[in-house]
Formats: sequence, structure tokens, C-alpha cells
Amino acid sequence: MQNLETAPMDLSYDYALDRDCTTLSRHVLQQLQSFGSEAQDLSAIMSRIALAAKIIARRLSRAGLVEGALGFTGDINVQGEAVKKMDLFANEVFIAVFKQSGLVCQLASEEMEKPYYIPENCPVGRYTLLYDPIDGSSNVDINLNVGSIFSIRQQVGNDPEQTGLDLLQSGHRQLASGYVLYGPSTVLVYSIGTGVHTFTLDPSLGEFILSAENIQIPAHGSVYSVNEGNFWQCDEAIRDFIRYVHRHEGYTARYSGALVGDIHRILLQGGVFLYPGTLKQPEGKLRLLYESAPLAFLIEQAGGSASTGLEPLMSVVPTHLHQRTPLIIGSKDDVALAVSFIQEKVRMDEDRLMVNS
Ligand code: AHM
Ligand code: MG
Repeated sequence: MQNLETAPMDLSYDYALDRDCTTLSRHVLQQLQSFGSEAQDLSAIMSRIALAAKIIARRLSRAGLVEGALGFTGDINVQGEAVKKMDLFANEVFIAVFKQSGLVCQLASEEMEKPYYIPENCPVGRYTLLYDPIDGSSNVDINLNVGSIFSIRQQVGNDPEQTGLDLLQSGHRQLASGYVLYGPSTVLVYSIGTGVHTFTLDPSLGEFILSAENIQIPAHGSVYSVNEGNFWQCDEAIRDFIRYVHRHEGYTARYSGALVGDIHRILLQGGVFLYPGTLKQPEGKLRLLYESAPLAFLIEQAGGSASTGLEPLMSVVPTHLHQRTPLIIGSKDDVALAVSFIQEKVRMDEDRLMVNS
């Protein structure tokens, strides 16, 4: 005979079981409320990204023990930056999981000068993956958090010349984006245009399991995240913003050297991340197509905003694959405050020009 006192236990058991079964691929189908071919494709792409993340997480978790996992390769990438062995490994992992998948026509990443084409996947209508395989590479050798960033777009045409020109479109053309944070646990955060959702890798299952749904970024937070070592080479407007937060109560600085970790903190707790243009890098450091735009898409889905300081980040149409943009991203109110310093400076410059003309 059933003991009624056990009934609530049974409910929580059902809940835990249901939660454990909410894998990424199932979640994508639920979000799109469809079992059509597009939904199936996007679900399959997300599963492949999850597989890449698991392979990368496995190598990172044992990096100090594995031959050839840490340190530099000795090469310089297309950005002029020294390539780490982990950058190269992670880049190849993404290629390997999408080869022969029938899903993605081209992959473009920070580590490759030109997109990597998979012609057999390229009839019109397939997809493109843009990604930063290891974001925050300088953290790898010291065992601090790093990430991967991804963006999924519809392939436009067949691009037989393999120019990659069809990638040069604004952030609004993204179908989905997200990141993986390799921290104390491995967390995958994604948006397919229906809010922002978090999955945590359960090592005992080897699966990403839903851990939070429909995350909303607070409208304001205390964190400001910027490399203040660049103060000397920042524009006066950015310096004014930094002076402002130094002189007002209620702000705290957090900067990890890995964008994904800093953005994850801000997504959950609010605040603003800035990588502005500098004297040495007038366009800033971060790349539009596989760093800034995917994060802007995601943060806007969570109710936040992203700007270059002069225009919404999502509106920027790049002229080349590895284009950089200044980035101000995070809570709506905090982004608006930082941007107001830049726009005030623009107004003052215009007034000065008027007076002098
Ligand atoms: P990476 O993708 O080559 O690692 O470069 C991007 C990283 C970001 O994760 C981080 O926000 C930024 O570079 C840090 O740069 P800096 O050391 O100039 O502050
Ligand atoms: Mg990067």
C-alpha cells in the first residue's frame, strides 16, 4: 500500500529526473516549439558545440599532466598574437566536430585567417559557425578561467569563391550565440532568440544539463570591468567614466583577463564591461564577429545592452572578417552611463568645431 507521506518525495524525484533529462538538444527544440528541419538542425549544431566544449574542458582539466597542452606554439596568428597550444587544439576540436556533420558550411575563427570551408555541407541554406575557441588564452597557463564564444548564422549563398564575404553582416543576422565558461564547473550559456539559458556540465553524466532558464541581467550592478592599465592611452571620455566610478560610492572593479568570465559575472550580478579603443589599438582589442557580436546578442536577450560608444554594437556591419570594435556591454543603466560620457565628448567636439569654423 502507498505511504501518503512519501508523495512529496516522489514529486521532487520526478522534478530531479525531468531536470536531468533537459539536455541542450531537447531544450533547443522546446524553445523553438518545433520539430521541423530548421529546429532539428539548430538542435544538432548545439549538440556538436556541446561536444566540442566537453573535449576542450577535458583537456583543460588535465592540462598540467598532458604533454603539449600548455605554452606557446611559436606561431603568430592573423591578429599578430602569439598562439598558445590550447588555442590551436580548441580550434581543431571545433573543426573536427563539424566535419562530416552535414550542418555547417563554413567555420570562421580567431585562429584562422580565412574561413574553413566544408564544401559537401554547402548547399544553400546551411549554417555558418563563427567562434573564438579559447577566449582569455593568457589565463590557460595559470589555471584560471577561460572560455569559448560562438555565433551561428545562416549561410548566405554558396560562396563558391570562398571569400567569406557573406559573413560581413550585422549582429542582427545571428540565429543563436553563446559561450562556454571553463571554470570550477563548465557552464554553457546560450540564446536562440528566446531568452538566455544556462547549462552546467554534469561530469557524472557527461552531459550539459539545464541549470537556469530565462536569465535577466539586473538593470544596474556595482561591477565595472576594464583594464585600467590602459588608462594612459584611453580617450578622455573613457578616462572621465573611470574617474566617475572612482569618485562615487557603490562601484567595485573586477577584471579577470578573460572576457567570458567577466561577462558571466555581469550577466548574473549586473555591471558593465568595457574594452574601448586605445592609442595603440584605436578599434579596441575585441573582434566583432566572434567575440563582441555574439555576446551582444546574448546580453540583449537577457535585457542588457551593448554599444561601441557611438552606435549599438549589433548594428555594426564589418568590412573584414577579423574586424575589431570598441565594446561597452552589460546592464542597461550602466552601459547608458558609460556611453553618455562618450556622447558628451562628441557633442563638445562638435561645438568646438562650430565655434572655430
Ligand atoms: P584572446 O581571445 O586572444 O584571449 O583575447 C581576448 C581577451 C579577452 O578575453 C579579454 O577581455 C581581453 O583579451 C584582455 O585583454 P588585455 O590583456 O589587453 O586586458
Ligand atoms: Mg578572444
